[in-house]
Amino acid sequence: MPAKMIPYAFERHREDEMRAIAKALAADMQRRRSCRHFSDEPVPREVIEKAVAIAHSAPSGANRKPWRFVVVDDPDLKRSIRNAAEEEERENYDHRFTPEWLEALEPLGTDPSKPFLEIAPYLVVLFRIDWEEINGRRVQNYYPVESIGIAAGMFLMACHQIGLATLTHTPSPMKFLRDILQRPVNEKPFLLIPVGYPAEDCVVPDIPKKPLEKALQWNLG
Ligand code: IYR
Repeated sequence: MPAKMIPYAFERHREDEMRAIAKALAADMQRRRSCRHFSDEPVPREVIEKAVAIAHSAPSGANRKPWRFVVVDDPDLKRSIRNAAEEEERENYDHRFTPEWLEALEPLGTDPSKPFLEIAPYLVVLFRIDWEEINGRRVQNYYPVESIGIAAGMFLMACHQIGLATLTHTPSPMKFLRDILQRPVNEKPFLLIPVGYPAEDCVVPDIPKKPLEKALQWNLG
């Protein structure tokens, strides 16, 4: 049945305001970096909950919201996740990554050691849900990857705007996350996002960024 249609509560800005907001937001987002050195300083739970609420407002195929955000702050669970992730990453670095892949990672200075998985106050684990059981019926979700990608992006932006650092981490294969976090078979680990404040001595790689002109084309270029 079609839903009842209601007015769109849209807030329009003047053009000069729009320009100023876009400029300030662009400058602020350009400061966002992937963080691999976190402080263990606590962050209020309700702030993380709000960031998840913002992500949960993302559009999704047929409005199904095919995701689950599991927020982990239990030290034992964090330790289990770190141990399992490091085991996979050791295999990745020693055997599974191709020489080209290792070469691409070189500027980042990463290795199989992932202490941030225990140090960051929160590990937010996103699971994608391709199908679910509703009223005893198996229901397909639509565009789950596109949908959860949008939600993940909104979560990263929300955290940054709130004042928190994040990392998009994929210690693949990530099936161990389903086992450790006791999620059902239809929830597939998608992304592991440590969240917190950067450590005081946090450093990030000084790497060139692809210029916007290479990513943005107007019409036929
Ligand atoms: N998951 C590994 C390797 C890694 C892979 C990609 I693609 C990156 O952008 C960064 C790291 C690790 O976290 O060390």
